[in-house]
Amino acid sequence: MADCIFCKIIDGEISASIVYSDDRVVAFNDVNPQAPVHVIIVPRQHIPTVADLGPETSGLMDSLTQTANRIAQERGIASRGYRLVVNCNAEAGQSVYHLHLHLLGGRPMTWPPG
Ligand code: DGP
Repeated sequence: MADCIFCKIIDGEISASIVYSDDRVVAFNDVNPQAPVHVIIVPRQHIPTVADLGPETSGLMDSLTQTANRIAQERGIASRGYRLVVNCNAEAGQSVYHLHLHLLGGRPMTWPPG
């Protein structure tokens, strides 16, 4: 997708601190971290929002979630606790329209979210 910043990161056109990559998923540190650990996990396939998932993308969220869980283990936050966030559309605060999971951890979190 030509104008998608996350597609450009996936394609190496824009640099990012990549923490994981395979044939389906790429993960990189958020440019504006909201916690000591703040990793963005994306599918290589350009899918604008979580609402665009369907039978043809079955299993993709599993791949994103399992990647997040593994990174949480590697960063030593798994047992302390971490948060996985998917913002969908404007009112939820989505700013990049390429499906992504936020992995946040390394500090106490409050609820409800802002
Ligand atoms: P959201 O608001 O849910 O769409 O989150 C988008 C996140 O993506 C936000 O936390 C900042 C991050 N982000 C935006 N542009 C870039 C970038 O160019 N590089 C990196 N590493 N992260 C980015």
